[in-house]
Amino acid sequence: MPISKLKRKLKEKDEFPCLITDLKNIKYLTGFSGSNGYVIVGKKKNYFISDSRYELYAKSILKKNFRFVLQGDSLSESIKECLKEEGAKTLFLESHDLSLQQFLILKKKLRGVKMVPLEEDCVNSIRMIKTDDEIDILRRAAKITDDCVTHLTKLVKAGMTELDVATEIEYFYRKRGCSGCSFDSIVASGPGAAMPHYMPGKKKIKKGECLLIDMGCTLEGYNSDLTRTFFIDSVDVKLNGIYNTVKEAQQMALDAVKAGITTRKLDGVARNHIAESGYGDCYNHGLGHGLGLDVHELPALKRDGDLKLKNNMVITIEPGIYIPDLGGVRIEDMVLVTRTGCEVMTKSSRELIVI
Ligand SMILES: [Mn+2]
Repeated sequence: MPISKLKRKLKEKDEFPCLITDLKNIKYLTGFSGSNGYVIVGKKKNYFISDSRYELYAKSILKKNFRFVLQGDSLSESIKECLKEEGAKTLFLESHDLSLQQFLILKKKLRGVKMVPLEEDCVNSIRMIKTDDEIDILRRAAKITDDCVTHLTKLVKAGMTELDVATEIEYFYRKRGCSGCSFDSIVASGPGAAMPHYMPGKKKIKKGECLLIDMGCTLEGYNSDLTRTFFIDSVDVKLNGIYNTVKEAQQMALDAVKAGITTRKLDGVARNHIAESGYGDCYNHGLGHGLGLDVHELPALKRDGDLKLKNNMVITIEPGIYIPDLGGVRIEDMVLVTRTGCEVMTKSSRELIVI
Protein backbone atom coordinates (compact mmCIF):
# COMPACT_ATOMS: atom_id res chain seq x y z
CA MET A 1 0.00 0.00 0.00
CA PRO A 2 1.45 3.36 -1.04
CA ILE A 3 0.25 5.07 2.15
CA SER A 4 2.03 2.60 4.42
CA LYS A 5 5.22 2.99 2.36
CA LEU A 6 4.94 6.74 2.84
CA LYS A 7 4.35 6.40 6.57
CA ARG A 8 7.47 4.27 6.90
CA LYS A 9 9.47 6.90 5.03
CA LEU A 10 8.09 9.80 7.09
CA LYS A 11 8.87 7.89 10.26
CA GLU A 12 12.60 7.80 9.44
CA LYS A 13 12.90 11.55 10.00
CA ASP A 14 9.75 11.97 12.06
CA GLU A 15 8.16 14.23 9.45
CA PHE A 16 4.59 14.14 10.81
CA PRO A 17 2.12 15.52 10.04
CA CYS A 18 2.72 16.23 6.41
CA LEU A 19 0.49 18.01 3.92
CA ILE A 20 0.33 16.48 0.45
CA THR A 21 -0.81 19.00 -2.17
CA ASP A 22 0.44 17.45 -5.42
CA LEU A 23 -2.73 16.04 -7.02
CA LYS A 24 -0.82 13.25 -8.77
CA ASN A 25 0.58 12.20 -5.40
CA ILE A 26 -2.92 12.35 -3.93
CA LYS A 27 -4.20 10.11 -6.73
CA TYR A 28 -1.34 7.73 -6.02
CA LEU A 29 -2.10 7.60 -2.30
CA THR A 30 -5.89 7.50 -2.44
CA GLY A 31 -7.13 6.92 -6.00
CA PHE A 32 -8.81 10.35 -5.96
CA SER A 33 -8.77 12.03 -9.35
CA GLY A 34 -10.69 15.27 -8.74
CA SER A 35 -9.26 18.77 -9.01
CA ASN A 36 -9.42 19.82 -5.35
CA GLY A 37 -8.12 17.66 -2.58
CA TYR A 38 -5.46 17.61 0.13
CA VAL A 39 -4.03 14.81 2.19
CA ILE A 40 -2.57 15.13 5.65
CA VAL A 41 -0.59 12.15 6.84
CA GLY A 42 -0.45 12.30 10.61
CA LYS A 43 1.16 10.10 13.20
CA LYS A 44 -2.26 9.00 14.43
CA LYS A 45 -4.52 9.27 11.41
CA ASN A 46 -4.66 10.20 7.73
CA TYR A 47 -6.97 12.99 6.61
CA PHE A 48 -8.47 13.78 3.24
CA ILE A 49 -9.67 17.35 2.80
CA SER A 50 -11.98 18.36 -0.05
CA ASP A 51 -15.04 20.47 -0.73
CA SER A 52 -18.68 19.39 -0.91
CA ARG A 53 -18.55 18.71 -4.67
CA TYR A 54 -16.27 15.77 -4.01
CA GLU A 55 -17.62 14.58 -0.67
CA LEU A 56 -19.61 11.57 -1.90
CA TYR A 57 -17.03 10.54 -4.46
CA ALA A 58 -14.13 10.85 -2.02
CA LYS A 59 -15.96 8.92 0.69
CA SER A 60 -16.74 6.17 -1.80
CA ILE A 61 -13.08 5.57 -2.64
CA LEU A 62 -11.24 6.40 0.57
CA LYS A 63 -9.95 3.47 2.58
CA LYS A 64 -10.89 3.17 6.24
CA ASN A 65 -7.55 4.60 7.33
CA PHE A 66 -8.55 8.04 6.01
CA ARG A 67 -10.88 10.51 7.66
CA PHE A 68 -12.75 12.85 5.32
CA VAL A 69 -12.62 16.49 6.39
CA LEU A 70 -15.07 18.80 4.67
CA GLN A 71 -13.39 21.95 3.42
CA GLY A 72 -15.50 25.00 4.11
CA ASP A 73 -14.53 28.48 3.00
CA SER A 74 -10.94 28.13 4.01
CA LEU A 75 -8.45 25.33 3.67
CA SER A 76 -6.49 26.59 6.65
CA GLU A 77 -9.46 25.97 8.99
CA SER A 78 -9.58 22.33 7.86
CA ILE A 79 -5.84 21.98 8.32
CA LYS A 80 -6.13 23.50 11.81
CA GLU A 81 -8.76 20.90 12.65
CA CYS A 82 -6.42 18.06 11.63
CA LEU A 83 -3.43 19.54 13.46
CA LYS A 84 -5.55 19.85 16.59
CA GLU A 85 -6.56 16.23 16.37
CA GLU A 86 -2.92 15.24 15.95
CA GLY A 87 -1.80 17.55 18.74
CA ALA A 88 0.84 18.89 16.35
CA LYS A 89 2.46 22.30 16.04
CA THR A 90 4.53 21.52 12.96
CA LEU A 91 3.43 20.89 9.38
CA PHE A 92 5.68 19.39 6.72
CA LEU A 93 5.08 20.51 3.14
CA GLU A 94 5.73 19.38 -0.42
CA SER A 95 7.93 22.23 -1.58
CA HIS A 96 7.93 21.08 -5.22
CA ASP A 97 4.21 21.69 -5.41
CA LEU A 98 2.95 24.28 -2.92
CA SER A 99 2.96 27.73 -4.53
CA LEU A 100 4.56 30.66 -2.78
CA GLN A 101 1.13 32.30 -2.62
CA GLN A 102 -0.43 29.26 -0.94
CA PHE A 103 2.50 29.13 1.46
CA LEU A 104 2.15 32.79 2.43
CA ILE A 105 -1.58 32.38 3.05
CA LEU A 106 -1.06 29.29 5.20
CA LYS A 107 1.73 31.01 7.08
CA LYS A 108 -0.56 33.93 7.88
CA LYS A 109 -3.56 31.81 8.86
CA LEU A 110 -1.75 29.07 10.75
CA ARG A 111 -0.08 31.23 13.36
CA GLY A 112 2.08 29.32 15.78
CA VAL A 113 2.48 26.38 13.38
CA LYS A 114 6.01 25.73 12.21
CA MET A 115 6.07 25.00 8.50
CA VAL A 116 8.93 22.88 7.21
CA PRO A 117 9.59 21.58 3.70
CA LEU A 118 9.97 17.79 3.50
CA GLU A 119 13.62 16.92 3.07
CA GLU A 120 12.90 15.12 -0.18
CA ASP A 121 9.90 14.62 -2.46
CA CYS A 122 8.84 11.57 -0.45
CA VAL A 123 5.83 10.48 -2.49
CA ASN A 124 7.60 11.13 -5.77
CA SER A 125 10.48 8.91 -4.76
CA ILE A 126 8.13 6.12 -3.67
CA ARG A 127 6.37 6.46 -7.02
CA MET A 128 9.59 5.54 -8.85
CA ILE A 129 9.04 1.86 -8.05
CA LYS A 130 5.93 0.67 -9.83
CA THR A 131 3.47 -1.86 -8.42
CA ASP A 132 2.26 -4.78 -10.53
CA ASP A 133 -1.03 -2.97 -11.16
CA GLU A 134 0.79 0.13 -12.37
CA ILE A 135 3.04 -1.94 -14.63
CA ASP A 136 -0.04 -3.59 -16.10
CA ILE A 137 -1.60 -0.23 -17.00
CA LEU A 138 1.70 1.08 -18.41
CA ARG A 139 2.04 -2.06 -20.56
CA ARG A 140 -1.44 -1.50 -21.95
CA ALA A 141 -0.65 2.18 -22.58
CA ALA A 142 2.55 1.12 -24.38
CA LYS A 143 0.58 -1.31 -26.55
CA ILE A 144 -1.91 1.38 -27.59
CA THR A 145 1.03 3.63 -28.48
CA ASP A 146 2.59 0.89 -30.59
CA ASP A 147 -0.71 0.40 -32.36
CA CYS A 148 -0.77 4.12 -33.05
CA VAL A 149 2.67 3.85 -34.68
CA THR A 150 1.38 1.11 -36.97
CA HIS A 151 -1.66 3.23 -37.78
CA LEU A 152 0.53 6.24 -38.61
CA THR A 153 2.90 4.33 -40.87
CA LYS A 154 -0.13 3.41 -42.99
CA LEU A 155 -1.70 6.84 -42.91
CA VAL A 156 1.04 9.46 -43.13
CA LYS A 157 2.07 10.74 -46.54
CA ALA A 158 3.64 13.77 -48.15
CA GLY A 159 1.18 16.65 -48.37
CA MET A 160 -0.39 16.15 -44.94
CA THR A 161 0.31 18.87 -42.40
CA GLU A 162 2.00 18.21 -39.09
CA LEU A 163 -1.22 19.22 -37.34
CA ASP A 164 -3.18 16.66 -39.39
CA VAL A 165 -0.93 13.96 -37.96
CA ALA A 166 -1.11 15.34 -34.41
CA THR A 167 -4.93 15.38 -34.61
CA GLU A 168 -4.96 11.81 -35.89
CA ILE A 169 -2.83 10.69 -32.94
CA GLU A 170 -5.21 12.22 -30.40
CA TYR A 171 -8.26 10.77 -32.15
CA PHE A 172 -6.66 7.32 -32.23
CA TYR A 173 -5.92 7.39 -28.50
CA ARG A 174 -9.39 8.54 -27.54
CA LYS A 175 -11.00 5.88 -29.70
CA ARG A 176 -8.93 3.35 -27.79
CA GLY A 177 -10.25 4.43 -24.41
CA CYS A 178 -7.53 6.87 -23.39
CA SER A 179 -8.39 10.19 -21.79
CA GLY A 180 -6.12 11.81 -24.38
CA CYS A 181 -2.48 12.44 -25.17
CA SER A 182 0.00 12.41 -22.30
CA PHE A 183 1.45 15.67 -23.72
CA ASP A 184 1.03 17.70 -26.91
CA SER A 185 2.35 15.38 -29.60
CA ILE A 186 5.53 16.51 -31.31
CA VAL A 187 5.15 16.05 -35.05
CA ALA A 188 8.20 17.69 -36.59
CA SER A 189 9.06 17.44 -40.26
CA GLY A 190 12.29 18.46 -41.98
CA PRO A 191 14.19 21.27 -40.23
CA GLY A 192 11.59 21.31 -37.42
CA ALA A 193 12.92 17.94 -36.25
CA ALA A 194 16.13 19.73 -35.21
CA MET A 195 14.19 21.22 -32.29
CA PRO A 196 13.70 18.59 -29.58
CA HIS A 197 10.48 20.24 -28.32
CA TYR A 198 8.99 21.48 -31.56
CA MET A 199 5.27 22.39 -31.75
CA PRO A 200 3.49 21.02 -34.84
CA GLY A 201 1.97 23.56 -37.20
CA LYS A 202 0.36 23.94 -40.60
CA LYS A 203 3.58 23.02 -42.35
CA LYS A 204 3.13 20.34 -44.97
CA ILE A 205 5.22 17.19 -44.76
CA LYS A 206 7.39 16.97 -47.86
CA LYS A 207 9.13 14.17 -49.72
CA GLY A 208 12.76 13.75 -48.72
CA GLU A 209 12.17 15.03 -45.18
CA CYS A 210 12.54 13.26 -41.89
CA LEU A 211 9.47 13.12 -39.65
CA LEU A 212 10.00 12.96 -35.91
CA ILE A 213 6.95 11.93 -33.91
CA ASP A 214 7.09 11.99 -30.10
CA MET A 215 3.79 10.96 -28.55
CA GLY A 216 2.07 9.19 -25.73
CA CYS A 217 -1.37 8.45 -24.33
CA THR A 218 -2.91 8.76 -20.90
CA LEU A 219 -4.64 5.57 -19.82
CA GLU A 220 -6.31 5.35 -16.41
CA GLY A 221 -4.12 8.26 -15.32
CA TYR A 222 -0.85 6.67 -16.49
CA ASN A 223 1.26 7.95 -19.36
CA SER A 224 3.12 6.34 -22.23
CA ASP A 225 5.90 8.00 -24.20
CA LEU A 226 7.50 6.95 -27.48
CA THR A 227 9.43 8.60 -30.30
CA ARG A 228 10.07 7.34 -33.80
CA THR A 229 11.73 9.16 -36.66
CA PHE A 230 10.46 8.25 -40.12
CA PHE A 231 11.61 9.31 -43.57
CA ILE A 232 9.24 10.42 -46.28
CA ASP A 233 9.85 8.82 -49.67
CA SER A 234 13.66 8.91 -49.43
CA VAL A 235 16.47 9.33 -46.89
CA ASP A 236 19.06 12.10 -46.78
CA VAL A 237 22.55 10.51 -46.68
CA LYS A 238 23.67 12.44 -43.61
CA LEU A 239 20.44 11.71 -41.71
CA ASN A 240 20.78 8.05 -42.63
CA GLY A 241 24.15 7.94 -40.84
CA ILE A 242 22.73 9.87 -37.91
CA TYR A 243 19.82 7.45 -37.66
CA ASN A 244 22.20 4.51 -37.35
CA THR A 245 24.25 6.29 -34.69
CA VAL A 246 21.15 7.10 -32.59
CA LYS A 247 19.83 3.56 -33.01
CA GLU A 248 23.17 2.11 -31.87
CA ALA A 249 23.39 4.53 -28.94
CA GLN A 250 19.88 3.60 -27.85
CA GLN A 251 20.60 -0.13 -28.19
CA MET A 252 23.78 0.22 -26.11
CA ALA A 253 21.80 2.02 -23.40
CA LEU A 254 19.02 -0.61 -23.52
CA ASP A 255 21.66 -3.32 -23.14
CA ALA A 256 23.12 -1.52 -20.13
CA VAL A 257 19.83 -1.01 -18.26
CA LYS A 258 19.53 -3.08 -15.11
CA ALA A 259 18.93 -2.62 -11.43
CA GLY A 260 22.03 -1.18 -9.79
CA ILE A 261 23.40 1.00 -12.59
CA THR A 262 23.55 4.73 -11.81
CA THR A 263 21.61 7.13 -14.00
CA ARG A 264 24.90 8.94 -14.74
CA LYS A 265 26.58 5.79 -16.00
CA LEU A 266 23.61 4.79 -18.13
CA ASP A 267 23.37 8.28 -19.64
CA GLY A 268 27.08 8.10 -20.43
CA VAL A 269 26.74 4.87 -22.42
CA ALA A 270 24.62 6.52 -25.12
CA ARG A 271 26.26 9.93 -24.83
CA ASN A 272 29.78 8.58 -25.33
CA HIS A 273 28.77 6.68 -28.43
CA ILE A 274 27.18 9.78 -29.93
CA ALA A 275 30.25 11.86 -29.03
CA GLU A 276 32.62 9.28 -30.53
CA SER A 277 30.60 9.44 -33.74
CA GLY A 278 31.31 13.18 -33.88
CA TYR A 279 27.87 14.43 -32.80
CA GLY A 280 28.55 15.26 -29.14
CA ASP A 281 27.46 18.88 -29.62
CA CYS A 282 24.20 17.84 -31.28
CA TYR A 283 22.76 15.95 -28.29
CA ASN A 284 22.04 18.19 -25.34
CA HIS A 285 19.18 16.62 -23.42
CA GLY A 286 19.12 13.82 -20.89
CA LEU A 287 18.84 10.15 -21.85
CA GLY A 288 15.39 9.71 -20.38
CA HIS A 289 13.06 9.98 -17.41
CA GLY A 290 10.73 8.07 -15.19
CA LEU A 291 7.19 7.59 -16.40
CA GLY A 292 3.93 7.00 -14.56
CA LEU A 293 1.20 9.32 -13.32
CA ASP A 294 3.40 12.11 -14.67
CA VAL A 295 4.90 11.92 -18.11
CA HIS A 296 8.17 13.18 -16.66
CA GLU A 297 8.81 11.92 -13.15
CA LEU A 298 11.71 10.59 -11.12
CA PRO A 299 14.26 9.30 -11.85
CA ALA A 300 15.83 11.80 -14.27
CA LEU A 301 18.42 10.09 -16.46
CA LYS A 302 21.02 12.77 -16.95
CA ARG A 303 24.72 13.47 -16.95
CA ASP A 304 24.97 14.24 -13.25
CA GLY A 305 22.60 11.78 -11.58
CA ASP A 306 23.85 9.53 -8.81
CA LEU A 307 20.63 7.61 -8.35
CA LYS A 308 20.77 3.86 -8.88
CA LEU A 309 18.09 2.20 -10.99
CA LYS A 310 15.94 -0.31 -9.15
CA ASN A 311 13.79 -3.26 -10.08
CA ASN A 312 10.32 -2.20 -11.35
CA MET A 313 11.20 1.35 -12.28
CA VAL A 314 9.69 2.42 -15.60
CA ILE A 315 11.87 4.80 -17.59
CA THR A 316 12.37 6.08 -21.13
CA ILE A 317 15.55 5.71 -23.16
CA GLU A 318 15.63 8.46 -25.77
CA PRO A 319 18.91 9.65 -27.24
CA GLY A 320 18.83 12.00 -30.23
CA ILE A 321 20.96 13.99 -32.64
CA TYR A 322 19.76 17.35 -33.96
CA ILE A 323 21.27 19.30 -36.88
CA PRO A 324 19.97 22.87 -37.39
CA ASP A 325 18.36 23.46 -40.80
CA LEU A 326 18.55 19.76 -41.68
CA GLY A 327 16.51 17.81 -39.16
CA GLY A 328 16.94 15.43 -36.29
CA VAL A 329 16.57 11.86 -35.14
CA ARG A 330 15.34 10.63 -31.79
CA ILE A 331 14.33 7.09 -30.89
CA GLU A 332 12.51 6.62 -27.60
CA ASP A 333 11.17 3.56 -25.87
CA MET A 334 9.58 2.78 -22.53
CA VAL A 335 11.53 0.34 -20.45
CA LEU A 336 10.81 -1.67 -17.33
CA VAL A 337 13.95 -2.11 -15.22
CA THR A 338 14.48 -5.62 -13.91
CA ARG A 339 17.13 -7.22 -11.69
CA THR A 340 18.96 -8.72 -14.65
CA GLY A 341 18.25 -6.20 -17.41
CA CYS A 342 15.09 -4.72 -18.77
CA GLU A 343 11.89 -5.32 -20.66
CA VAL A 344 11.30 -2.91 -23.53
CA MET A 345 7.61 -2.16 -23.10
CA THR A 346 7.07 -0.42 -26.44
CA LYS A 347 7.57 -2.94 -29.21
CA SER A 348 7.52 -0.79 -32.38
CA SER A 349 10.35 -1.51 -34.80
CA ARG A 350 13.43 0.64 -34.40
CA GLU A 351 14.61 -0.04 -37.93
CA LEU A 352 14.73 2.89 -40.33
CA ILE A 353 11.32 3.18 -41.97
CA VAL A 354 10.70 5.04 -45.23
CA ILE A 355 7.05 5.95 -45.66
MN1 LIG B 1 10.12 11.20 -23.19
